Amino acid sequence: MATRVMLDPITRIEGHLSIRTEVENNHVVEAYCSGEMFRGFETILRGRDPLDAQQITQRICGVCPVPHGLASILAQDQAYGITLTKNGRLLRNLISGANFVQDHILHFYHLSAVDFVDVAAVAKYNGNDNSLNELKAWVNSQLNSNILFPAAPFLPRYSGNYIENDELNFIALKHYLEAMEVRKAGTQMVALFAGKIPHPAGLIPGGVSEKVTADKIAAYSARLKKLRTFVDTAYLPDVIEVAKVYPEYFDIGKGCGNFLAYGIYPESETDTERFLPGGVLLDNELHALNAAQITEDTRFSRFSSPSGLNPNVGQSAADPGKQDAYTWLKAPRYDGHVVEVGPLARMMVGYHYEQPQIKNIIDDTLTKTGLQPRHLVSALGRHLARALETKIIVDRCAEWLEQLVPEKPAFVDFEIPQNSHGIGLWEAPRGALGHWLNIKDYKISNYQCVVPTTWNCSPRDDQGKPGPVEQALVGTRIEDEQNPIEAARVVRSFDPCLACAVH
Ligand code: NFE
Ligand code: MG
Repeated sequence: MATRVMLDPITRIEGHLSIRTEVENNHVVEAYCSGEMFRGFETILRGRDPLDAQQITQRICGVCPVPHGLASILAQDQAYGITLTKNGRLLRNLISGANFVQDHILHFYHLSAVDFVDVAAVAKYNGNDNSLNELKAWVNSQLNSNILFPAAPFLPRYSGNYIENDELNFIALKHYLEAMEVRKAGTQMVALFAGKIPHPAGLIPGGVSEKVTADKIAAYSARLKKLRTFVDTAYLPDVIEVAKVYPEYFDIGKGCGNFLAYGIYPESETDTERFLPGGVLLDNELHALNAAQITEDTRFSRFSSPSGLNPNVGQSAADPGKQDAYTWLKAPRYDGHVVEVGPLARMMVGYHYEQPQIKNIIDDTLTKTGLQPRHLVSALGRHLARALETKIIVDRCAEWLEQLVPEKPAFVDFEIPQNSHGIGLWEAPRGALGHWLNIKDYKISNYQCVVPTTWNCSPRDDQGKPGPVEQALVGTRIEDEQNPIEAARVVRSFDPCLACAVH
């Protein structure tokens, strides 16, 4: 007989995710992902000035406003017939690059690593590192106090097999603290070229409103150096050291095995080639992306809108009491296929595309670690892919920075046509992000977002096929049903953001 094991709410993700699993003989046999909130951004956008779109859609999320802003202005560029200037393209790449790097560091250290690293070990620390001694004093003072949740966000936590090597725990915790400073530098880099963070005002159709000056380049460069050092000396080595303790997680959390990426970082003003390429990988075969093949099913979603619509004609009519519906996410599908999006998808697509930086770093990592390519498609494979992607992007940012031309414009003027449409296919840190814009009589007549976590945490589709996270959980061994830490590790490997997913 199956037992119901709930992960509700799942902490250390963004937004409200509830997962119901059915467990038999200590193994997950079924999983259901529920997004617990309706937000209605697509409804709010209807009838507004198209120039409101990049500002309003950024409010979908406090973690990833930057990619929403970029997807929105990309859709508008297309609708207005804009070709960017070189500076405009490069600034957008640099803004997004800094955002990706700090976001991936956030995910590993502050959201996921404490599923593995034993924070409580800091009580045993006897060295003379100031930051670790401060953390130790804080944790001890919390544990000896009467407050309800002492030492949050570290405790309470599921009990489980945390890292027992205290040296490794201490190093990871020290980097946990350092990562906050490094992320600060990353967000400053976004603000330098996008105006502010969160919800930058400088992301506009036609380019970016900030000017390229030698001072700004120098300020960005100094912070980039900090990020590159941290990625090389902390993030990448830590992911590999943690992975060595948990080799079984290279066989856990596989998922659907199909991948989709729109690609990101145009390498020319015509956007004919992107540094991280787009494509769809179905049964290990790479296909060119065709946006017409994207649909959203609604059979199990709390929407009365018709099922199977392409987002260009998508609808989002809320139906809170709908029979059999168990989530506020639709179920996006590519030509009917369940596909995973995110860093692993970008690395898998890029590897098959033989993008040189991706191919080299993956081959090199497989050789050094003794892993097989199949191991990448797993819970730990997602962490590794995210770290490798970070390295590729942070290094490329240094080259884009050198290509900027100070005092040359980063913006072209434009006019909004009376009627038009555009699609902004971009990548957010968590995966493929699309905004579909339709304009009628100078106003937004329809606006649809299909967001990374909507793909990954999607419910069953009209055919009853479970979404990527639902599939990834099946087969996971749960040692203790009161502490489903193994399932939580699988879910967090996707870096879900439910605030985005329900938009
Ligand atoms: Ni709210 Fe987001 C990213 C987007 S995820 S974090 O990355 O778009 O669905
Ligand atoms: Mg949507």
